[in-house]
Amino acid sequence: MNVSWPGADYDRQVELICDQLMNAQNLFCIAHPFSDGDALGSQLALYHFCRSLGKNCICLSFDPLPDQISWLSGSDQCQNDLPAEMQFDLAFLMETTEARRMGDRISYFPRAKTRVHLDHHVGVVGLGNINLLDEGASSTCEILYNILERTGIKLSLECREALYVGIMTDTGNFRYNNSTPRSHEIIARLIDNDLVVDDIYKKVYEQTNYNRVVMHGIVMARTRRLLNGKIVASWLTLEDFARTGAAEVDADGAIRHLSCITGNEVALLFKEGEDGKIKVSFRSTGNVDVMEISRQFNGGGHRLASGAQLDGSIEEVMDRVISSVSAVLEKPLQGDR
Ligand SMILES: [Mn+2]
Repeated sequence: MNVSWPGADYDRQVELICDQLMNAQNLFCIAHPFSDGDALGSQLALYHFCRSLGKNCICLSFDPLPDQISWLSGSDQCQNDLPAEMQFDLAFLMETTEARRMGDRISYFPRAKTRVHLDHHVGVVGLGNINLLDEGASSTCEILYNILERTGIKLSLECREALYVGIMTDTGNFRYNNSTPRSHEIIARLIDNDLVVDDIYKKVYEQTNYNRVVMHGIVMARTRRLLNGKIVASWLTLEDFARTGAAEVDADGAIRHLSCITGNEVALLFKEGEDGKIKVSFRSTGNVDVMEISRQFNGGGHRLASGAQLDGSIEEVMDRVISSVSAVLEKPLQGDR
C-alpha cells in the first residue's frame, strides 16, 4: 500500500522502522540489479548510519558499479554474499520494485528476521514485514532520510553524501518534477555546512571514460526517426560492446541524447545482452505512458521512463516494440491525453 508524506500512516511506519533499526545489531541491505545512484546511495547511507552506532551492516551488491557512483565512501565494502553462519535481525530492501526483477537474489530475503521494504516506484507491492512505499518521494534516499531524521542522530558527512547522490540522480540533478519542496528541504539539511556540492556534481556528471563517449556516439549516429519523428530509436549490439571494449554501464544515459530531439514523443534504445535477451529502454516526453507499453512486454517502471527485456533478434524486437508504440501514438487523442 502506498503512503504519502506527511501523514499519520507515514509516521506510524517510520516509527515502526526506527524501532527496528535502533534495536538491530546485525543488518544487511539489498537493492535491484545494476545499482544506480539511488540504490547504492540508500544502501551506503544505511551502512554509514549503522557504523556510526557500532552496528554491523552488510551492503549486498552483485554487479560492477558505474564510475559515476563508485567513488562513494563505503562502495569498496559492498559484498556479493552473506556469511553463512551469521544471523540477521533486520534487512532493508531498497528499490526492490518486483521480486521477479531480483532473480535469485530473493533467496537472501529470509535471512533476516524482519524485512523493511522502501521504494518510491509506482504500483510496488510490499515485500517486507514493514513497508514504506511512497510514490510521491523523489527517491528511496528521500524515504530513508525521513527515517534517519526521526532517530534524532546526527548524520555523518559520508551518510549525507550518499543520500545526496541518490536524490540528485533520481531527480536528474533537480530538474524533474519529483524535485518537490520536501526533497529540496532535505537537500538543504544534507548540505549542512560541509558537503561540497560542486565536487559531487563533477564526479557524477562531468567525469566519463573514453568507452562511454564512443558508445554514446554510436547511439547518436544511428538515430532513426519514425512516425514523423514522434518515435526516435537507436540500438547497440554485442559486437559494438566487443569492438569498443565498453561495458553495459557505459551505455547508461545514452537514451537522453534521443529523448531531447524536438518533436519526439517516445525514445527507444535497444541493447543486445550477454544473456541473449534484448533490453529495451523507453522514455516519454510527456504524452505517452511508456510504463503501460513496457508492461505489454512484461516490463515496468514509471510513466515517463520504463524498460523491458524481450527474446528474439534485435531486428524482430525493434519491429515489435516500434509497432506497439506506433499503435499508441496513432490512436485518436483521448480526453485525458
Ligand atoms: Mn530510485
